Amino acid sequence: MQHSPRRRLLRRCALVSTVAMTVGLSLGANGAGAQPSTGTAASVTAQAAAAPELSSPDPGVMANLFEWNWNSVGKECTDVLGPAGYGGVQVAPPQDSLRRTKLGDGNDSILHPWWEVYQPVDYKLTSRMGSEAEFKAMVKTCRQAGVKVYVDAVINHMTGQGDTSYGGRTYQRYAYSDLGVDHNASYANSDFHKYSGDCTSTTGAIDDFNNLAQVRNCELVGLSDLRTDTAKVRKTLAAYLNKLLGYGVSGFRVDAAKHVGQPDLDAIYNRLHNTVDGTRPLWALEVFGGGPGILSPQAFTTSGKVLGLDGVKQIRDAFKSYPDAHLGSIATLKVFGADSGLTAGSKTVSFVQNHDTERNGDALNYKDGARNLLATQWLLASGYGTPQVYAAFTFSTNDDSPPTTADGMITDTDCTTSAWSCTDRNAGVIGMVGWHNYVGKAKQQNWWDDGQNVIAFGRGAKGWVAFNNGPAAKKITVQTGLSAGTYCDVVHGKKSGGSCTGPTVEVKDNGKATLTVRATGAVAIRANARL
Ligand code: ARE
Ligand code: CA
Repeated sequence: MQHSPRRRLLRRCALVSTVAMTVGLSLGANGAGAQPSTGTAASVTAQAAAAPELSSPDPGVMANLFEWNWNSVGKECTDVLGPAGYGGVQVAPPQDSLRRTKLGDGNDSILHPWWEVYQPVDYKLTSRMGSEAEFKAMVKTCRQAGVKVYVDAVINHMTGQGDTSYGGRTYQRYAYSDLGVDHNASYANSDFHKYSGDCTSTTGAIDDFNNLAQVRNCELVGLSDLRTDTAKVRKTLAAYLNKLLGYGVSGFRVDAAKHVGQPDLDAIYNRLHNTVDGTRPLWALEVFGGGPGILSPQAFTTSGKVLGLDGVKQIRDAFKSYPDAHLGSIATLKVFGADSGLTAGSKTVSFVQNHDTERNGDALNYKDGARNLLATQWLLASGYGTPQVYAAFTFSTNDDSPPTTADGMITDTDCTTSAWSCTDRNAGVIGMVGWHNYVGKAKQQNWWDDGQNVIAFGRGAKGWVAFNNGPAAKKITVQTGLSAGTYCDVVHGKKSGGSCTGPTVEVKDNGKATLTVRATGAVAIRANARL
């Protein structure tokens, strides 16, 4: 648990009773630090003392390769993400899911919408992204490239429709046999809230997203809601996640976490093994803002990190605001993060968009072109949260499928076609991934703005950056905080030997620089890219 009362208790036990430490207590292969404690003081002590780390490590910059098939993810790890310095990759839900065989009602015209993967059928890993063997190979390949893999975990529910899966299963709602984990566990009627009578809405659906019992126990968009409050369901879900950890996965984006609720999330997390690196898994909770009190993203930060879903709206509004100009005012970003009302950076996975918000109007998306790239580069410079770079397929309607074979299997990502938007590969974004890694936790300083759409700031004496979100190039003279010299602009070039493959920036003896920032463009320099 990142900071759960149980973990704190374990740590305290370890501190006060080291005397009770006994030799010869063996720990599970995956590290028993995560197991709920039922044993003696001595075993509690041993567990806590043996846990190499009590919280999950910072994943670094993650690429969110939404619905890339496993072979393409592996290739991207080797060819792009590892060399560029990405620390992790988030992948789409890998469990077996609904595979529609007919259209739904009304104006439904897409047989295999992207959202099929959010309707689990079992926990074998035959999905539209590939086979279980391909998934395992991808994790191995990515890890070899220095990129850890984070999985989108759908644990709140099973399907809401259909009767056939990508794994070739036929099923009925509320009855899923042979889940593929934990001695072939299965779910029956009694494992769903609908049958236990726990849902308090008359329709069985979540009619009121501010009603605690409905949010947890009723059906989110008609999806069969698991009784995550029972030991059996928790054990089965933990078995699924532990299987993934055993394959080398480093943590989870928890889908619909608001609908699982803190007590059940904590109980499941406490059953999780350590990662193969001996650390606690990342637990990044999907909680849309807007809910009151215990349903708010802030209230979930005691259970894990949360997704920065309110942040995406502030980023959108800063970079692209009202008509007519649609230019926004990025000078507003002088204050961003906890100080602008968001969850603390240390508790947040930040991004410019994800697969929901790129469609629902909350966020900028690839259709914003250079402005979207600029916002992504700004996020990497800002130091807020654990930043993700989103890269996925393009779409014209909200339900569009990624490119597939006729039976719905996603085909290899081809970044040279307009079917995919590979933001993770953009040279300026990659330049800022390196910049982000280099400046680390250095404090923001020397903020400058023109009151409108041009901003500049440094991160300690390590790096300095400027962004122009306006329609015209702008010449600025600013304090960089860096020592005198000629620097390579790492947004447009790379330092190679004693020269830069792109433009350079001259910093004077007094730390000041005079330069022109292109329209919808950025400039970034860093101490170790001085020529
Ligand atoms: C599909 C069809 C439905 C059908 C259903 C079941 O579209 O018509 O009833 O299947 O047959 C995704 C898609 C859904 C899709 C679903 C299952 O977006 O359209 O349904 O997969 O295939 C709330 C939740 C939040 C959730 C959003 C969508 O709190 O957790 O709704 N987000 C996650 C994922 C989604 C995914 C699911 C959950 C389900 O990221 O991609 O759905 O696994 C306010 C509230 C929020 C609420 C938000 C809705 O802000 O405060 O709580 O979010 O409105 O916009
Ligand atoms: Ca639920």
